[in-house]
Amino acid sequence: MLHSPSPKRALVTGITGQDGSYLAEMLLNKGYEVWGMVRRHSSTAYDRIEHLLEKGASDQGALHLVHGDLRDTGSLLKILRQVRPDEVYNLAAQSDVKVSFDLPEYTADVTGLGPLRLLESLRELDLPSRFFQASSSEMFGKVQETPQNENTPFYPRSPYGSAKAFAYHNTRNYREAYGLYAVNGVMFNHESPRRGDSFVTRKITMAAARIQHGLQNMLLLGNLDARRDWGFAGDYMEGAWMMLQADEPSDYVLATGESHSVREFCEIVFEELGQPITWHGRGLEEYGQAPDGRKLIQISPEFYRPSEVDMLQGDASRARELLGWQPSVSFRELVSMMLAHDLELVERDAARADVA
Ligand code: NDP
Ligand code: GDR
Repeated sequence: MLHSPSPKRALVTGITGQDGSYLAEMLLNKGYEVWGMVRRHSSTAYDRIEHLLEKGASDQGALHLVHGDLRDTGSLLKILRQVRPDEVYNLAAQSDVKVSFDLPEYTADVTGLGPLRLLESLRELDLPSRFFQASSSEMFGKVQETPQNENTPFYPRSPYGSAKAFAYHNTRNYREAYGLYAVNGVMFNHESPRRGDSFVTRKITMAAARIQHGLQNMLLLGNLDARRDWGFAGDYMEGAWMMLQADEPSDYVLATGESHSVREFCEIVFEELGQPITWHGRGLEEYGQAPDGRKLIQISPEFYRPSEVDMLQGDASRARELLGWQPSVSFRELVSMMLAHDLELVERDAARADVA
């Protein structure tokens, strides 16, 4: 009698985050058994993966949640021993750059030491799991060269960037020292309608949707001239999976190759809403005005960072050539997708409030 091969098993840390939800969706559709590590919360609202839990997973794979924390080695050992995953995707982190200046030690613990705890646990248990580390373009920090590729030196500008660089080097070192299949995806900014609302793209699309519906007057922002290479999160998770399917473990940059400023992001959003902005004033006095004279955007020092990463633009040629990876969503499409989602969200909330 023929037996179908048992499904591959993946452990995803950070499954409740933006990337974790896209990755879980994708792996389930590929027939994986997915184990998501979750932290204990006072409420168990897993907004981003609720649709996967409700469906009782997916048509093919199955989703299981287990409690654990990157700060607790015992929990990592226990989960790895229980799950014995073929693939581990380490997406969990204190991922907010601005917050990392307020919580540097905590960020180093979760974002820097967390991956080391996972790697050491894998080694300790002698598991043959393949390991993906969510590394970040924030490691490049102060501009050394543009565009940035796998050989560009790191110059982190935040406790978050430094913690990610520590994790990057450890991932590489565990590969070289112990022969683990451990890789870094050096990912540039990626966004989606599921992006946390403290990040600048989602903050802008949410505020614009609320302004459009008269629920908010103004949007307060920090540095409008910061430039980022913004792509769609789903594409980056496809890249993460591809990295773990390659014959040889290696590190890859994932990026779109295009860079845009926060200012441009705002301009496109308000243009799409039929309220093109004009800019007036300078420095902290600068503001963005609607055609009818209303101030829509104002600068607030609160949103500046002690040190800034001015310009990020990635070169993902290596991933394109060796993995066949390329982004499928353009910058314009990404902005429209996020804005359309937030307009719908605001309209739905307004309709609910009317009924209540
Ligand atoms: P999110 O902030 O949306 O998600 C972070 C996840 O980590 C959440 O599931 C969170 O759980 C979990 N987490 C936080 N602390 C711990 C901890 N101590 N133990 C276990 N889990 C924890 O991040 P993204 O989805 O945007 O990013 C995913 C990964 O990719 C992160 O490592 C990030 O640093 C990295 N990255 C992201 C980029 C981007 O542009 N999005 C670019 C480059 C790298 P909870 O829900 O309980 O808070
Ligand atoms: P980033 O993303 O720091 O690049 O880290 P974020 O969206 O927070 O900032 C991007 C740029 O916008 C400027 N900015 C503002 N940022 C925020 N959050 N809020 C504001 O009001 C504001 N005004 C201007 C920032 O100064 C910055 O230059 C993200 C995270 O997902 C990391 O986890 C990931 O590693 C990197 O992307 C790649």
